[in-house]
Amino acid sequence: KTTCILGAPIQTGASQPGCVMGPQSLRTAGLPQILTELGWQVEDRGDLSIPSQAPQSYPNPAIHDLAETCAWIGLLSRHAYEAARDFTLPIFIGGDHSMSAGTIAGVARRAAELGRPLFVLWLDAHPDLHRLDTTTSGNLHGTPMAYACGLGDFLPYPPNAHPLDPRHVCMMGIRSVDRAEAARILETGIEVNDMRVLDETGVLAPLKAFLARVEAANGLLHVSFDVDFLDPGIAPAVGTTVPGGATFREAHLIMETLGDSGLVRSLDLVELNPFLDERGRTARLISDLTASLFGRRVLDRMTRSL
Ligand code: DIR
Ligand code: MN
Ligand code: MN
Ligand code: MN
Repeated sequence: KTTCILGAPIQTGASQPGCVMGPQSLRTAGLPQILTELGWQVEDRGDLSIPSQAPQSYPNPAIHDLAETCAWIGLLSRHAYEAARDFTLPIFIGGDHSMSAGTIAGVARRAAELGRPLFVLWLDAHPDLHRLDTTTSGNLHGTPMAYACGLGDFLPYPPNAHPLDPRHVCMMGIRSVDRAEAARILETGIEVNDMRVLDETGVLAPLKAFLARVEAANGLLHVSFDVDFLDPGIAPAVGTTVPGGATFREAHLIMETLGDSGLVRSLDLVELNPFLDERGRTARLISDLTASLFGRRVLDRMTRSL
């Protein structure tokens, strides 16, 4: 059981600064040590960085920091591919969610090499299905899922050689959808378990059905965890809080169930903005949720508190 921590301090895809501190905040919360105690061999690969970029303009004038974000996506795609090749379950720590355009492209390349289908569990308040021509905020963290699924023309993003099958995506926690994104959801039939679904069925029914599909297809599962999936009451350290998110117990149940499944092969932890945190509270929660995915169970917790 091997994992690596790859820091991606990118914040150009978000509207406000702070995500650049995400990787260090999770290290400070003790994430590497927690995983080591759970019996994982952990390699911290440090933080990636990009050189300064010449500005790039685009017909949609709302878009900002396009060149930087594209450089990050290309860099992450290469590093995520290598991490997926070299480790059982690499962790990509953001950084804003635009980075997932790169991490998913990288793990998709690895899946293609293995001849196995890639599936993605998307835990987020938002579907992030904007194209470059539909984003009105201009924040490119609203685009990675459209890019990953090959929906629309994404030049000047790097070409996506292994687009994800939208039928292999399961979204949970969705509660803020822009008009253009809603159209994309209807066109593609992407599985969206919004908060109403989770209220009506609980988190386990849709999650277990999805995991059964991954297993039946002999698939590899990537989990993309946006901090705003969680309710702002327990996770304030994110720039785009939306009321009515997942509870502490729902989130741990999801992560423990994912851990039990043994199907998860890579993880994004994105949008943590430590500048907005309350004494490391959100960083500790994200680190504990990651521990649940990596096998920590109630008895381990008791041992820790003795
Ligand atoms: C919004 C917010 N849909 C946008 N997206 C966020 O700016 O496109 N995604 N925050 O996580
Ligand atoms: Mn997101
Ligand atoms: Mn979000
Ligand atoms: Mn299929």
